[in-house]
Amino acid sequence: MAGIGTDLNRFILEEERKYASATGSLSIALTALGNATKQIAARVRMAGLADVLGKTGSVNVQGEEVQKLDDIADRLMLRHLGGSGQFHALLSEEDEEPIFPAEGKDAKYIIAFDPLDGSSNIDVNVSIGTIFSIHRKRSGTTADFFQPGRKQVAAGYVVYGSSVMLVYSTGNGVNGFTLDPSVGMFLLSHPQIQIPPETKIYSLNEAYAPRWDPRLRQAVQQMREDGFSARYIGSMVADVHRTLIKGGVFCYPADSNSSEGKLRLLYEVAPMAFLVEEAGGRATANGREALDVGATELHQRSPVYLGSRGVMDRLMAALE
Ligand code: P6P
Repeated sequence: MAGIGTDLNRFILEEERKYASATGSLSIALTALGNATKQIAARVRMAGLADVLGKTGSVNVQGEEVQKLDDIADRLMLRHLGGSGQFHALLSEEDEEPIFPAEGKDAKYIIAFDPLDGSSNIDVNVSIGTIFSIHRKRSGTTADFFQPGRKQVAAGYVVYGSSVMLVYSTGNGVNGFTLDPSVGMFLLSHPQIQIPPETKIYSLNEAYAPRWDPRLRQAVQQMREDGFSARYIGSMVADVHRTLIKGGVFCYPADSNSSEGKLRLLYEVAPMAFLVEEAGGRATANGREALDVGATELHQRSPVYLGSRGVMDRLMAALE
């Protein structure tokens, strides 16, 4: 197993060597993701100084005002991923339809991504992140994005926080790499992450409690009585990263205002569920294991509960 400090490129190549049938395509794809997110990290780090704060005045497919950094991150992801030639289709949270890059005409993968999740936190210096989900190309049409999350080839995120970390899985555990900005390299810092099964942390926006299913209100009250701590950053990548490392449960449930919650299935819920299961945790959506759910619309929303297996099992039993 690769040791602490192994650089991402070497790690990717060592992983590739474990599969005789590997063509190197996924390795090139993951390297392109590392390069794109290193450039995004540099822009995020300079956000306060380089006048990229504030809004572009335009509105994205979600009807949300586009922050300048969202736009920059989206363009960097499209450039690196499209240019890698490893993706037949690219679906960004910022764009209504997938893009089919000329360089990826014969590629065997597709990717869905949120270039900068949590962007409402940019101006207040709270951790934000990039999330990605890679599937195999099947028909070569948009329908390929409707495969259930369990079919993902790889999934991960980059969290731009007190340090920049890339956390991803190709189905053989979850590994975390910390960016050494002095040399611009991601170095293995968290090999084979495992979620502690019983951590007493719950993470969800309690301002919406009046709109929750009454059984959820009761379950959260029981956690308070059982001595749980509340932690909620309001940036999914940061909340999920803490959950992977320390344990607990993160939830963005459906409520009386939004029947499917707020988070997007393809490039938020599915990739995070993949990581959580690979790290020994559990992730559900609408009472099903989240990875068994296949989308029917590209930007559809999905409720999500994810985290420590013991805590999740009891929470799901309380919601049945
Ligand atoms: P709320 C950030 O805007 C985001 O999309 C996710 O990163 C985060 O988990 C969620 O919304 C927070 O939503 O309704 O609690 O502000």
